[in-house]
Amino acid sequence: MDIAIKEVLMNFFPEEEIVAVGPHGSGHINHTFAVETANQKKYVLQKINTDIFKDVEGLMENVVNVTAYLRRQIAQEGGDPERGTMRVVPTVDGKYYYVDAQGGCWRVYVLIDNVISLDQAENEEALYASGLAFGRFQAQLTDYPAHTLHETIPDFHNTPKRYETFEKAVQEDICHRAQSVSEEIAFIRARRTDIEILSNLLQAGELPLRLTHNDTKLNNVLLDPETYEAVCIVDFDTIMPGLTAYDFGDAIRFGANTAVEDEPDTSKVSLSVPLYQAYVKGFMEGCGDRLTPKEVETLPQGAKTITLEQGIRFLTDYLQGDTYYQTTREGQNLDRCRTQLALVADMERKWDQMRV
Ligand code: GN1
Ligand code: MG
Repeated sequence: MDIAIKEVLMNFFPEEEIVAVGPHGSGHINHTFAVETANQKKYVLQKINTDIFKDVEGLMENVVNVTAYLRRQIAQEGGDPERGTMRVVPTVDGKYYYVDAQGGCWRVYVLIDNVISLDQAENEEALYASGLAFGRFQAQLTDYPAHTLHETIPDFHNTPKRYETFEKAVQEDICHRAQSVSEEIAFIRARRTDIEILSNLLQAGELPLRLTHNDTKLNNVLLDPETYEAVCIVDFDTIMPGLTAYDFGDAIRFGANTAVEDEPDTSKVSLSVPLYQAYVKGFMEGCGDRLTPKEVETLPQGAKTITLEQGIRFLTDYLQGDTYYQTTREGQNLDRCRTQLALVADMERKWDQMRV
């Protein structure tokens, strides 16, 4: 085992014998490992990316407080709080994360066993279940004191701001890549309305700010491998006030795409209407009567805007030299961008079928 990881684990479980440590999940930001002890306990160990999450103290406070709140809600609803939400394991000093000698920040969760996490939808059941889970999540957090949350990444889903950063990256063009992606740049520039529309409605007071997850990818919902029912929502790093349409939309962007996020062949990319509808059904059921008519009406726009935003973010990173998202091959961020833009184009073709 890696010496550094061994030393980190000593600060969480000094008495446990660790028998296995291996990579876990498919996140693009933090480094994640699954850990197993000799007496068969399993944990998730994560090295938090502090270039991106600069306020780890605030982030962990959010995670601990929101999971504690959800545990109470789940127990009241008769569910199993130990499987229904994450549990942070403290360090021997009672802290929620450990800082190593190089300043690296590490945290541990209890691993939730016998579940699957899908990078691509296998069936409508998975989309329905994840929609239901995220709808309920929003309902469960309706009365959470949102003002006590730390903003872990300012302007995270501020699409106009993301667009400004993108334009700056195009102008600076530090890697001399802009010319080779002129088509993608033009595609984005032609969609200014989609970039601004939801922010404008928020500013005008026509859409409410809610407590949102902000990273509602299908693989952030752990599912029962047999029934495909949702067991637990994970990745609370970006829980912040936000728009319902974005949480809805990010789940569609990822889960209702017929291709994986970094598919190099964009002819495989499309919006699956049955998967879309399955998510809508679950999400609407999960939210109950909590959404305003305007929120319901703007859900499809949320899907389009966040897909475009994600395309903008991947292209910005490609233009800036691939420093934000982890990549395992050359051109991966560009492929990721292209899948997003292809999906936006397909949503435009299927717009009439997306009405909720
Ligand atoms: C990042 O690390 P991961 O996979 O949970 C990103 C999300 C993106 C997503 C794209 C903090 O999430 O915003 O939607 O990649 N997280 C952050 O797959 O930027
Ligand atoms: Mg995430």
